[in-house]
Amino acid sequence: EMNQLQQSALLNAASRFPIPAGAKFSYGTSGFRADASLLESTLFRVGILAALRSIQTRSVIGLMITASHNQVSDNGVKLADPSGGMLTQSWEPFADTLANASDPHSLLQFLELCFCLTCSIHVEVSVLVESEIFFCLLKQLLGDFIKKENIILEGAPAGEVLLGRDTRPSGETLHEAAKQGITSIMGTTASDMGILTTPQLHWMVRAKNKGIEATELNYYNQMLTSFRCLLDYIPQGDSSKNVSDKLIVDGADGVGGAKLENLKTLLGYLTIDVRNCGEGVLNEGVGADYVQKEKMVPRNFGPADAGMRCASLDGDADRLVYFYVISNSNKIDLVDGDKILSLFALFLKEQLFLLNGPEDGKTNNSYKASLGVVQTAYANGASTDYLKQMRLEVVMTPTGVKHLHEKAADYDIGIYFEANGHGTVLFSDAFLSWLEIKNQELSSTSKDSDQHKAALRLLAVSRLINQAVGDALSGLFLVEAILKHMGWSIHKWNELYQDLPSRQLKVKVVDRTAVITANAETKVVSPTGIQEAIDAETDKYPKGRCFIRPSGTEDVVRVYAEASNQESADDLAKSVVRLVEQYLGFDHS
Ligand code: G16
Repeated sequence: EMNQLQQSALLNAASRFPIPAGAKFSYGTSGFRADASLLESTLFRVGILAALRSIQTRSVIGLMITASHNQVSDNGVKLADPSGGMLTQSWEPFADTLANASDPHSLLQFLELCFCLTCSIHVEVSVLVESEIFFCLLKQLLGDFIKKENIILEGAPAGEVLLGRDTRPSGETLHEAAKQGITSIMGTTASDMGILTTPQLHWMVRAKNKGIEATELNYYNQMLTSFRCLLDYIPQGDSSKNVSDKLIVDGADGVGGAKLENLKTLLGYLTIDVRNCGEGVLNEGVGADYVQKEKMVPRNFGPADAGMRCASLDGDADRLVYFYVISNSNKIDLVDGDKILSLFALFLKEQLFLLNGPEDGKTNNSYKASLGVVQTAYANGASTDYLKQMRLEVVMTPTGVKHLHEKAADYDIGIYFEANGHGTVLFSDAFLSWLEIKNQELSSTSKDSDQHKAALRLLAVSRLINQAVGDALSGLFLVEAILKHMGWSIHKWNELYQDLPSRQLKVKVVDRTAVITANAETKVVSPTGIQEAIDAETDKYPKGRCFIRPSGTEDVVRVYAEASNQESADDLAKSVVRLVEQYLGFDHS
């Protein structure tokens, strides 16, 4: 039973975080995002949600305060589930109701949902309350629930939530609000992990739940050890010597640049020049989102860098794209997430081939590992054609890492990437266990054979690349190791296939939630008539492809167009913007 003192402490905490008048929050592509000044109540409530999830799963949960690629005045929050992946989608409606609950009715709705979903809460929980009346209602509901489920309150472990934040100035206040929410659920601890990249926090949650030491140092050690291992097994020959060991990185003036700056002296190979480490405005004219969408040189890059291998991270370092500056211009040639995916696929396919060994028809004791790749509608059409030509299984999902990750987990090796540079490679437990045994066997029967090296490389990749979520830092080290392995310059890599010209635009409309899509976001089902109009427009252009979707991180509708030449892609995108304005109403505010 919660005593009088605890009840009033909770009431006090809740009353310090009222919902701003007129605000409406929704758990979007990647959690809640809004102007930072609106978010304290949301952080408090998401803290409660994280604590409940931790108690229900009897595991550590992560809470990351970031708005990633958004402008610096925005902030946001996302939760990491026990596996280190995104919060289970079944809890999202639940998060929405809680974030918006401002009256007894919506709070009750939240609790009903809560009880449907968490039928195994094993300890007494106190829940957000905004008045004494609420509190009585809640207590009664909880009491009934606990009785009905015959929940044993004594001896259940308390929850734990790991808290991380990026470099946004609003992070500190929001961190405090989240902490208050977490600790208002009796006994739950909020562990402050400090300023981190988003993928680092996800990695730590996963590590902690697996009994691995969840420190930043351990994260770096694991990454660097496996990076060096990949370098050690680079085939003998001259080609790798042709790869420049110089890399220039745009840190988006966010957390990733600073982390890389600390790491770069420990690499043994690669001289990294890190720019935009935090001295300028976050994501403004810098970062992976800017580079990928605008195809322009980021701040502090210029003609002197022409032709050099460059990479760009986003604000919280969960996205990575490569590029090189075109001579005598402020434009770049982009090597996007699709090309990173293709590079990884090529390398991993080669390792699987080597691992299976010579096909002599006599022995076939190989594990038939499945390899699949996952993309979204934003993937350049040329990349999908290329991957299919490589005889890879390609699956399409809606935008959002949570969707891609889920599909990639269906394979022994599942590679997913969004064109914007968000992605990773997942390895199944079954395949990894088999690989460990195979590696031991090969190290005694045929040490240093091609087969043995392939096993070692695959194991190293599984340790290097973040298994919890897309991670720009680990992605960067894998790209660097593979380019060296292949003996490829960035230009050679870029020539894998030629991108179809494309254009992305955004439109501010009155209500973006009026756009409802289907078929992995390639068709609009509402408002009626707009899809037919888009199709009619698209048909005018050779190789034309176009779709619209509401953004889940910004208050805009996004338009993507592709065609056989740049002018056509631009024209198609512009005419579809006009259709969006016509059907949805342009927001002049
Ligand atoms: C987030 C998601 C990505 C998504 C991006 C844009 O990235 O994690 O999966 O592609 O938003 O989403 P939308 O088009 O819905 O705005 P980040 O890097 O901002 O966390």
